[in-house]
Amino acid sequence: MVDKRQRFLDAFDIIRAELLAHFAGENMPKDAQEWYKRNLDYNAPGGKLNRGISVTDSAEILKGSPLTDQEYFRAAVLGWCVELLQAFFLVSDDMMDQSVTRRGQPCWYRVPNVGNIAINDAFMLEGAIYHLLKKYFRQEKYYVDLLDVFHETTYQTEMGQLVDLITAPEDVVDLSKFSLDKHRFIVLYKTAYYSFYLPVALAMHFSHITSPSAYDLAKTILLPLGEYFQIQDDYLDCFGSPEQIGKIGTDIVDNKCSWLINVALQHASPAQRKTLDENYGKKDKDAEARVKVVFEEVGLREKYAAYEESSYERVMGLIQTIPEGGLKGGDGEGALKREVFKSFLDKIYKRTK
Ligand code: DMA
Ligand code: MG
Ligand code: MG
Ligand code: MG
Repeated sequence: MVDKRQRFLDAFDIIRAELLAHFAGENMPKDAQEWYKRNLDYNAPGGKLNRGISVTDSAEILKGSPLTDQEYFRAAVLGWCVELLQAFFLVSDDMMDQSVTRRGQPCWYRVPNVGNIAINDAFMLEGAIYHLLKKYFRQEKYYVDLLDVFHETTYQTEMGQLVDLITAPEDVVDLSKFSLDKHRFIVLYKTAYYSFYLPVALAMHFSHITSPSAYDLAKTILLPLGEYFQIQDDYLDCFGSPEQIGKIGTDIVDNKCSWLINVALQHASPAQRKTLDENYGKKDKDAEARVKVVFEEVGLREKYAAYEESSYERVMGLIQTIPEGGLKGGDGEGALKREVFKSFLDKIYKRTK
């Protein structure tokens, strides 16, 4: 079999051609067609594609045998819709976080001649989702469920981004406003719903699973998995290498309520606390370096390693709550299987990028 990633990328060629053919059909000027192509190519592929590939992987696991080429392509359309949603969020997130690089290249808004046009480009990446869903899934009974889960998880992500941003004001640094509870709320909303629940829920609809309890059960596993994933993201923002993660961390400078600062606050001595108060959230390389020294002193690397182990155990335990043979999904078709979640967990366990 061809490489999984390559097979998924091949589907994107067809999807992109469809989006561009639609553009041409609307008589969009040539330069606009070229702009859109560049937007799609720059922002949609090029990431790890975990979210998108989880849709095709889950659809295959739920079917219990290999997908036909046609089934694969349709599942891949849903996977690419998740990647387009991700692209929409990342283009805007990088503007709001004033990030510099993404996936090893300049953030889209920093590309010459793009600038604030990136705002509309982000909207267009989102718009592409609904064009594709309509084109390929309009006739399905579950079409409205697809629309609903995209709309709902998009809204949840925006709610999370709102809290993330207003908890990190540029001018007033007040670390006493942070807490691990606040952090948990932010990451659930800004990351877990769209990155973990959405891909699996799409595969479940695709597999004609209808029972609400199956979706609820999926959520009880996928939200903690998403929380774990965002804590990895927070850790890598500081301790990952930019070459590996493809982006330069901004959380300390941006005054973010990240997992690292919250754990550091729990263990800091009065002197270390003073250093954090004076240096966190400052647009200054030396201040950032002083915060990192405290992060090292309080042993955040070891605390993270311990967290990662316990989080893996916790999620594995949740997966075991699914009956061995799977949970019946309703309609006499498809059962929710442990392997869907194990496969997703394996994609992120101990990740370094
Ligand atoms: C991730 O937040 C959430 C969304 C919706 C993109 P983040 O700013 O920590 O992401 P990154 O570290 O990739 O900029
Ligand atoms: Mg960001
Ligand atoms: Mg952000
Ligand atoms: Mg981050």
